Amino acid sequence: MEKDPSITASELVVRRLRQHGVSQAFGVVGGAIMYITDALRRCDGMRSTFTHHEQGAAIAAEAYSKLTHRPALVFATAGPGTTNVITGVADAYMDSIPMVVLIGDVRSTIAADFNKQRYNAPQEVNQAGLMRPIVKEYLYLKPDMDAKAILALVDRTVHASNSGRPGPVCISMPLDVQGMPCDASALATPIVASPRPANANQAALRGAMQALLQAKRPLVLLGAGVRIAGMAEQVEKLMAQHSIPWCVTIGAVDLQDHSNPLSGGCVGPTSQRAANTLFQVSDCVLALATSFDQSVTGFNIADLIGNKKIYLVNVDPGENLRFNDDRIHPIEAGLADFFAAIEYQRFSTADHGPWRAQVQQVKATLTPQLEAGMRTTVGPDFLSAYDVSAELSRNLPADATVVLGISLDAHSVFNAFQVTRGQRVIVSRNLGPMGWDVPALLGAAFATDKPQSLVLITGDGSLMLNVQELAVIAGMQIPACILVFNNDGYVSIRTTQSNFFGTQFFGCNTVSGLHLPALEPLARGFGLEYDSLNALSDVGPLLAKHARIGKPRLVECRIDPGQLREPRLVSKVVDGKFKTPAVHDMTPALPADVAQSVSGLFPTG
Ligand SMILES: Cc1ncc(C[n+]2csc(CCOP(=O)(O)OP(=O)(O)O)c2C)c(N)n1
Repeated sequence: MEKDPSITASELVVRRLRQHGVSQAFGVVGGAIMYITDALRRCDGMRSTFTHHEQGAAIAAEAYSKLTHRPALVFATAGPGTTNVITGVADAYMDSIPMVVLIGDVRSTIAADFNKQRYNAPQEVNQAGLMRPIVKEYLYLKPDMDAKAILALVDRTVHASNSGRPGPVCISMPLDVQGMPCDASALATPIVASPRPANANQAALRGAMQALLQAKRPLVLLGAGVRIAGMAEQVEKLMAQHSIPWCVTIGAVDLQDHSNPLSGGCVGPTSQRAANTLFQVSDCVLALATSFDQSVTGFNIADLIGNKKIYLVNVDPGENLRFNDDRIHPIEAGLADFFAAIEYQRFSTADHGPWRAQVQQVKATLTPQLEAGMRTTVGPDFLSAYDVSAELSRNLPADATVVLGISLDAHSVFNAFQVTRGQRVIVSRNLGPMGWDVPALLGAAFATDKPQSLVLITGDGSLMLNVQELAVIAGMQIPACILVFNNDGYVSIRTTQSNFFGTQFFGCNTVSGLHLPALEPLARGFGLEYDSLNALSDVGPLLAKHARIGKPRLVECRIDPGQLREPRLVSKVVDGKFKTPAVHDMTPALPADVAQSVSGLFPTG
């Protein structure tokens, strides 16, 4: 029984979240959230970390959850606090990340009628209207609710965040409700686990597995949902049991294992040509827990499908609405359902020996070293992003956690960094907001017990969007290593602008109006150690020094501003319409002899 008979509704909610296992909160305090932050202060076992922007808080919570698979709490005040969290919450929604967003709101007695008014009180904005499209559930607590009713709603909301396809949920507490007295004994009500819904179509799941094994060139495609569902080990065993080649999407980039001959690499418009080629030439794809969207298939889905059969196992039926094609078989099921359906079943299998040999041939022919990005000769004062990523992967420990920015930094990792089993690599896989980097590093620091093995690789452009969170990293003395690829602003945008509009750049480098700070005074001003990386051979010694000193550090890498993201899929506008080649047909084109040697892999009939 609780000792204190009456607590505030804020304490009731925060303590219930703690009972649900939420132990990490990120946010910014404010007047319209004051009872909630007071409850956070009092709550045993709940750690609050204060960012300098609510976007940083939401992204930190997202990264924390990507690594722990537990939701973190984001707190934000009414009005600007809530408008500020939106990017991070939208990112979590798209990337299926559980998160509880707890926001303040103006007193319920003076709330505006948004059908007729823009606002009524200061800092009042239509929070439900802004948040509903990017959360799984939006809960507005009212003054006439008692403790039991509030807890029942909170339980349902937290359960929604974590179940099915996970995602963020939002609980809004008007100021009068936040301070309202509630009966603390209601917290003794046990949390009832909701039953797992829906009976998956077991026959369809078995049929998919059977079709895969009977195909000549089967490929399993693993998406981010494999880790989210906690099924990485089972999936790995399944691949080994049937010796089926597999590829990953960028959301599952760290499921790769470069030492495993069945691991075909990472597919996608900015990923590996070898993986995309295997994807293209396979005749049956079993896609497990991936959204199979354009960041996986490229924009030319017709060419990719060709004559192959594609089975999509996804817990979110909405993901499967994308397709209306007989060759694509969507199955609404979670991975637990999939494994339950195929367990103890006997399947007949074709001989995949020749296909496995072809997989080896593709991997041996279309190596990262073949790619223009890897071969670019850089100017005398510069480094190659691809070389830096490759050198990092040779020097980082097997327990490293690598956080990525959204551009050349991530591209160089997708292509040149050889992931070792056990390493984690996290990235914003769908929204791709600049500024994801530093707050994600902050969130990752609370998700690992080895913060000294934390590395962020980001661009000088992306860094600036949430640069303020460096103060938190420095202030908390998080011993992470932040590598900033300084290439005079936005090479990705320079590439787009020159492809479509010639060479007149606009707002993407110093001469076109983008003002960038010097990184050394910036780092030192925030209280970070600073180093400049001038030679590849310095990568190993620098990481060793960093590990020895154990302080937050920013390392400036001068990357050749002319180095592009290569290989990648390039669209063109023809007769006013976008045209994109098939996913394997990446830019720049392969040297003629190499193209000739792989052309034989493509089925002729
Ligand atoms: C919030 C936001 N605004 C704009 C963009 C569009 N955008 C994509 S990449 C990019 C430049 C990123 O620069 P940097 O991080 O330095 O990487 P680089 O392109 O140089 O590799 C921009 C402006 C975006 N992704 N996110």
